[in-house]
Amino acid sequence: MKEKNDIKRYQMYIGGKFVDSLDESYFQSINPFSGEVWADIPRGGKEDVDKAFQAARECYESQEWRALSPTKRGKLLRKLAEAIENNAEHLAKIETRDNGKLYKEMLAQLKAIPSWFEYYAGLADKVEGSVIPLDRQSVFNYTLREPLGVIACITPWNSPLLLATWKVAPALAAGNTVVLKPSEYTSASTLELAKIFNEVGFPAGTLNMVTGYGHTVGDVLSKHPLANKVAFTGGTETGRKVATNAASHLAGVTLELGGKSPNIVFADADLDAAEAGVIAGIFAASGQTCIAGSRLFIERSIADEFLNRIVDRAKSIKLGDPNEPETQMGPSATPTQLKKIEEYVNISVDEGAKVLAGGEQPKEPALSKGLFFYPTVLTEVNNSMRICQEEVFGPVLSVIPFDSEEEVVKMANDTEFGLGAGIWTNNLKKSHRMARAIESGTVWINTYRATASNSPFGGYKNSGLGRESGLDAIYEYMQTKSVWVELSDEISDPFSIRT
Ligand code: TXE
Repeated sequence: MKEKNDIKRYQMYIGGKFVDSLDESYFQSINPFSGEVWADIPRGGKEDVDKAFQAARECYESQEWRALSPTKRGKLLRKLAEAIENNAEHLAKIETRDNGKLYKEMLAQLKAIPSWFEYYAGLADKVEGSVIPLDRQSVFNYTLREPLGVIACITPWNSPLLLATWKVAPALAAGNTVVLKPSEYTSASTLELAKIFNEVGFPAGTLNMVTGYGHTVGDVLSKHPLANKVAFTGGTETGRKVATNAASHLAGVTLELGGKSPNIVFADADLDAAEAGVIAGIFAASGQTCIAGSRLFIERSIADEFLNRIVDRAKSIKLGDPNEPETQMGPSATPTQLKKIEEYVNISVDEGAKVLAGGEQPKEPALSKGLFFYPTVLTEVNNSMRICQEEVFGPVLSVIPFDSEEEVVKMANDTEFGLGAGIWTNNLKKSHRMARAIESGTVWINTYRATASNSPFGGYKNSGLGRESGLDAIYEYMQTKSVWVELSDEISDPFSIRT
């Protein structure tokens, strides 16, 4: 990495080498709290992507890669986990500088990331084929679980390294090689990871990183004929384009997309716990998470009381420098995102919503350079309004009272999304009835916003395809081969199918 006028200049990572883009052009990374440009990121193009895929493919076919048994791959992944752990603070600082999320949130993510690499390191040599008990006993039929080849990974700006890890760890454990493109807004931490990865001892070309814009580099990546699968996290519209690109050369996809997750509070819930869960669901990370609990449904008998709690809490949230430990909400990550939040609040007001908290950008001089929006609570909304149907990806909570379990299930499921849902109740039977009735990939009962390396995560409906984390995810990066071995000396009729 070169440094120029205090602005860090990064390089891409292709075939085990740190390189500029072929035309040596750059774009800038901006700190969303201070508004300052702090890094130059290589602006890759088609030829850079080609180079990265060639390096990944050559590595995949190399003796060096083939000689790495699953157990040895696991050992290297464990080494990588340790190296990330040792660099957690450094990487978290870079992420906060790039996306404006709280340092304590990014540090917690960085400290959790090694557990994904460790989990898949352990799993690498535990994925087994099977022996099939065919009717024809003279045949020995068994299956092999094999890697797919080269995996193209595309990640967003909200949790750059965590979401890259969810793809890279199972993909490498399964024996694939990878080309990774981070978001143009937050490429630095991924390129910092390249330096750490480079020291671990994987063969050159195992993991390649190209940077650039989505509509150019991302588009080429997902269309690339050498991509055997595309793993993507981002918005639903972009996800559709990526899936279409992948389909053009029949590559598989894993898509982790948007959400409009319901948080449902019943009158019999522990309201202190529910309050903390609802606040975490929508205001943590300034609402910039795919699992944001952006629709709050409250049982009518406690609706006023619980809403007052949420409004008071929202108004007391401390906005500020994401690096300060007392700050509770940082800025939005990008100007586009801030504009989107403002537009959605205006649309909701035009459609009849009432703003009980926030609803605008702060005017305090201390926050004037950052992309801040006040924590916002909206009432007088109904579930068919755009604010309840479309993903805002900001600190905006819509509140709707309900009268019955049946009614709330219907409203909760009435969106195109199905990523997460929170249910707050002390009634055991009701909680499990609700867990079954809600159409979403994750249901949290009396908790929210929890994930783990060994628990599958993904979306129902338009929130995605496939699963990340857990056992499910390693199979997303493998294919099954069926091997038939005739053990008898019998010569069979060539004109009739063998069964
Ligand atoms: O995401 P994009 P953006 C949602 C959220 C947000 C909206 C837009 O609602 O407001 O998406 O955010 C790459 N071919 N989420 O514009 O476009 C891009 O470079 C291939 C939800 O930032 O989805 C980046 O690396 N790739 C979400 C990645 O896609 C393309 C996280 C994500 O960018 C591409 C982020 C193209 N044509 C946003 N266009 C979540 N699920 O957590 C862009 N990209």
